[in-house]
Amino acid sequence: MSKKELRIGLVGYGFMGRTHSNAYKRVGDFFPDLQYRPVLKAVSARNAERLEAFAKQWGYESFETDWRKMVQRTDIDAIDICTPNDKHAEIAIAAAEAGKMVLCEKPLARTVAEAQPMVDAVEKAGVANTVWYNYRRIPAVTLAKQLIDAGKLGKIFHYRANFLQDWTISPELPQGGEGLWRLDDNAAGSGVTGDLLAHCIDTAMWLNGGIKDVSAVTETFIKERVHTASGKKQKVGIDDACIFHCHFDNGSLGLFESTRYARGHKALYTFEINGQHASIKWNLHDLNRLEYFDHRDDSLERGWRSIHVTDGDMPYMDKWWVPGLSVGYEHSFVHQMADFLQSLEENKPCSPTFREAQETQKVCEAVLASAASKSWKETGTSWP
Ligand code: 4PW
Repeated sequence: MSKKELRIGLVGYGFMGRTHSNAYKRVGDFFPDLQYRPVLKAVSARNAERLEAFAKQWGYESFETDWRKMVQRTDIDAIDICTPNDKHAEIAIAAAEAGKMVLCEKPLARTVAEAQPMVDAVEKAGVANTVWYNYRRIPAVTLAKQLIDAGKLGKIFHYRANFLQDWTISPELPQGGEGLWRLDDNAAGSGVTGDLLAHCIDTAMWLNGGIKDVSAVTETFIKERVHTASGKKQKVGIDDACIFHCHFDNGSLGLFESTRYARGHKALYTFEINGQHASIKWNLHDLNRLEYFDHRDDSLERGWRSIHVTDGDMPYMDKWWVPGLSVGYEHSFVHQMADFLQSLEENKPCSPTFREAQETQKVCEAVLASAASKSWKETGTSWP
């Protein structure tokens, strides 16, 4: 079978640039039946020296220090945005207007208002688009979706999620600049809400439907930090921690917590869902396992089952090793790319599209507004 090329232009070479590049390189080897094959055509960033080194290391054919040039190139089909959040909108809109497919790292933008023209641009141009909410594509998380959709849990009462880290506790850490833009509200839009809870919200709505309203508290533990660009102390504008509870459209209650001040936790994303018949729980530190409790089991044998999601009949696992052998964080990106390529073949949207990611953006915004006003806020989401 001769393959169709999907010529990629990547913007940004940080941590996310590497996760996506790895996905482009791996997907064809492990999903050989796909008709499309990503080609690493060009990468763009401002620092020419480091850019060239990145391009060489990952095998990009060329590089551009101006992303605008890359967007206009006729030998590129898809623009993948891995920049800080404040650049997403400008690049995505220009790419869509140039007729390119657009893939964007999460969160879609800093605010709902900033994201809306992005949604409009990809839809007006009719170009394929997706947002890299990668955790959906961890096999155990996809299995959770299958169990819920099959009705195993019955009516859902509770959805609980945490995303805990501890990397910003030091007051000496500056805000802004490479690797630290997540601490700068200008570049990031918000703190843990947009960076970490956005993942929890995306997974939650995918598994359990729309979120109707929210009540939140946020805290900024360190009020001032040196700004990398100016070298001066400036007010910190991000939320260091955020806790919110909510009503889902299906009547269940949600409880979410995220912080970068949970000493000992590096990237502990967990969720638990309690239904009428059964419960499931999952955590990123043991990502190949799905815990499942079914009240309908015989009472003498009833208890939490620890499902090791590695067998070939489990989501994505027929593509990897043999039963018992695990996959990791990086595979979630390979799976998202495989799903994107599959969606191109089938001429279908690849979820989450920009429009779906905008719904997550609405919840994040309602969470921040609720914390600021100390009141409940409707999210205004319309989850299908
Ligand atoms: O998107 C998130 C990042 O911004 C990630 O999933 C984890 O937290 C790893 O880095 C940050």
